[in-house]
Amino acid sequence: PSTTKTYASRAELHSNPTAKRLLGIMERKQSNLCVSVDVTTAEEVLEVVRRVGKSVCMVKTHCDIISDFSKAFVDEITRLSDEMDFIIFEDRKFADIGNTVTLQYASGSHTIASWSHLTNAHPLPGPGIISGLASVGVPLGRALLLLAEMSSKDNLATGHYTREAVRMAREAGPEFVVGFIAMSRVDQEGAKEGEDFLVMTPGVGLHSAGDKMGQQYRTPREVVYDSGCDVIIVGRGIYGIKGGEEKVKEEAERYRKEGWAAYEERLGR
Ligand code: 5BU
Repeated sequence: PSTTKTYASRAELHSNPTAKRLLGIMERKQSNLCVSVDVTTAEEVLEVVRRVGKSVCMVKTHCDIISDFSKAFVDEITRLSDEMDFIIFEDRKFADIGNTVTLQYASGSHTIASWSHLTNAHPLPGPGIISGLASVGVPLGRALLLLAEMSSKDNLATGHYTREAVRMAREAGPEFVVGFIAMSRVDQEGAKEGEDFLVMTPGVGLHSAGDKMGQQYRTPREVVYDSGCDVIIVGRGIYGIKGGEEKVKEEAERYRKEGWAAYEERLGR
């Protein structure tokens, strides 16, 4: 199973260039931390990224909350991703028919496929959503995660729905679909020889149990060691910490270390 292998050795099981690059970065930077930068101006996003960039394997964006999203912003975050060595993950959560998501991914004011290495989609509409997104993303070397589970209280992505999400990913093959957003190792049941999925997990925080709108938090160790997930996604726990620039940096390092220690523990090191 994926949980007993190193990130470096798993890179070789992937043909998708983004998945390969991500696993390489994780090993090089000893980081399974993704920071979710949910702030609302381009300059604020870039400031957080400059602070946490060294500690992360990936930066997650919501481009539709940035009031002054522009080509200049894209150029700068792309430059930082090269310089500081991290993947850009636009958490778009596509959820429409194939033809529409193709347009949403390639066009509009955000042209997500042109700059985001990784994005995600709800399996709700069926396999057409994967073929639509793949028609744009594969030629660019992009990758996709399916939302198999969510972190929020009483969400509907459970049981049969989660199993169908995993089945859909297996049927699509590894060229574009490289993993899941999930709270647990959803790919354990029915795993095929030689397959490897990346499980990325939001709802991670050390300071509180949740928020007033249903978010639920677990610790890096619960996510990586107990549940066997691969990447921890942390938002407010890092960018929201009080105490200024240095404090945000320190907090990112703290999550990086906790996430990495849980991974090493899982490998039995
Ligand atoms: P937080 O500040 O760490 O709670 O932010 C979590 C981020 O992860 C935020 O951008 C959400 O949109 C995102 N998220 C989530 O929290 N839960 C989910 O199930 C999914 C995404 Br999918």
